Amino acid sequence: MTVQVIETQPIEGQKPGTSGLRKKTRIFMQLHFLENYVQSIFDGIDGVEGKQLVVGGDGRFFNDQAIKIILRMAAANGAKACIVGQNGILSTPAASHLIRKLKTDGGLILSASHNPGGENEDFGLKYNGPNGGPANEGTTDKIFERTKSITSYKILASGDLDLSQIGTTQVGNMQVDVIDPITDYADLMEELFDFDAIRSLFASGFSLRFDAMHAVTGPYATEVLQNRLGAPQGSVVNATPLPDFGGGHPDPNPIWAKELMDCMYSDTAPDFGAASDGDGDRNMIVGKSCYVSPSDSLAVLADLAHLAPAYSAGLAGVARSMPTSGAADRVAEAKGIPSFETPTGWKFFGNLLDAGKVTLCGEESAGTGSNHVREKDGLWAVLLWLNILAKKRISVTELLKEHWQRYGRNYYSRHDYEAVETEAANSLMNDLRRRLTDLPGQTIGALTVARADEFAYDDPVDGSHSAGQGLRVFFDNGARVVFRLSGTGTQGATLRVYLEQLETDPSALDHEPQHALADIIAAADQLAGITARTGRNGPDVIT
Ligand code: VG1
Ligand code: CO
Repeated sequence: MTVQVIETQPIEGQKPGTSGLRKKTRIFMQLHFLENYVQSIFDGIDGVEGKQLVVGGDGRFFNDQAIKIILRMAAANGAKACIVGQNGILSTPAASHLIRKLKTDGGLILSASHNPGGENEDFGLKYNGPNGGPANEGTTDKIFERTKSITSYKILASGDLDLSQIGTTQVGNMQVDVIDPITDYADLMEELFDFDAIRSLFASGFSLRFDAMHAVTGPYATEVLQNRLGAPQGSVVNATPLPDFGGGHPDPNPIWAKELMDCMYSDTAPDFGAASDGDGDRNMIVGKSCYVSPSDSLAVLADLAHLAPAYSAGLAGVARSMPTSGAADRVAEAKGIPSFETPTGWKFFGNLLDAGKVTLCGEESAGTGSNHVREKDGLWAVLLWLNILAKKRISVTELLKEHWQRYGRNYYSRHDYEAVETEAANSLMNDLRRRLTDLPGQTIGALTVARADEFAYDDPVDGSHSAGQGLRVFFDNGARVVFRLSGTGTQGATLRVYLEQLETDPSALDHEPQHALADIIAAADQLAGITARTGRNGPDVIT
């Protein structure tokens, strides 16, 4: 088959964000857009000649077509082999696992994660390295530089591929292995957790509702929870992945997983509820009338992970992204293990995991994971919770109460203002940044500022420096507010405001978070002039 060299020119706006490049699907489908970016990835990693790559995505609209283009380009660029999930499907954690297990040179993951899918919605693509984790900033910078100077890309002239049959085929000189996307991942879960204990938990009548939100985790959850662990048929709902996620927003939080929340707060609630996102790397945990905030979930898992076989020797350390609450730090401190604070985005955990400095990581955005892969992992988090509950035999509510009694409660909430005019969002951030040094000592409503800064990170493993990672204001009562602009949106800017207050008074652990945080919420608005600058009366999403 002929290798075509197609002339092109740089296309603006191909800078990777928090987790790869995300754009409207129609933009990805524009002439040369995908091809330019794929060639820039290949060039940015010094070519793919003789290399093996894992390729798969979350099944959203354009997933299969994009994969076929990527395969023809990989072949034209001299790749040795590509391992592809059947029908082009791989959850993000499953792709990460395959890269590691098969020791490939990395992989391409097609997903816009929690963003809606469809022709008028979002699409995304990212490169993960040989460790299975999202490319570090050094690599994404190289890829971005290449997008600005590209003049041509290589692609095989033809080659209509059938990705529906498991087996090995050829595309030009490149081997394509179409594999079952589920089994390797399910086997890994079986190695990590006490499946016997979880099986007997279900056998005792423990009930579960796992909402796959019409996204990629459905088949994985069905295999693991129902087929292997004996949860009753129908425990996994919305289990068939759809190209548009059923028109929904596959983001597992109380707003977008409302169907699950309503069920869990009803009289007929099962014992345990969980949901995952578009590409299967996020998780939401909810007990009977008891939503577990992701920051609390990380802390609980850090406290009790030793009840699962894979973590029985204890944890090397724990890492959390900066906006995530300090709840996990308190557990680490009590256990005498190190804790790390990284910028937002899973790529920053990679070095810590590779160096064996941490075992568990988490983000406030419903991401939790461990050293078993180099991505966050939604179903993994659900299984660790189930393993813990199977050993302790108490409810989610009781477990959370016990945790707060012991460690205190970090009241926490994130307020998102979506699709804000980019100019307005930038000037809000720039003005606040300029005022940071003047803030200490100032009284804002009921609170006084103790210190304020812009978060920057020095990677303790490779020494790389990442600046501009969020504006932080600490108050003298221990409260904190963080302001950041999202790096995953596709429309205007999304302002994220992260609010936190530690409470250790045992009689004050049961408040509603928005109420407990009222002073900080008011102070945040006053500090940054959110209402005045965005014209919004309140956030679009509260988690
Ligand atoms: C968001 C979250 C961040 C997460 C990222 C990717 O980024 O805040 O914690 O790592 O999404 O998640 P941002 O820049 O929009 O705040 V997802 O499930 O891709 O993969
Ligand atoms: Co995701």
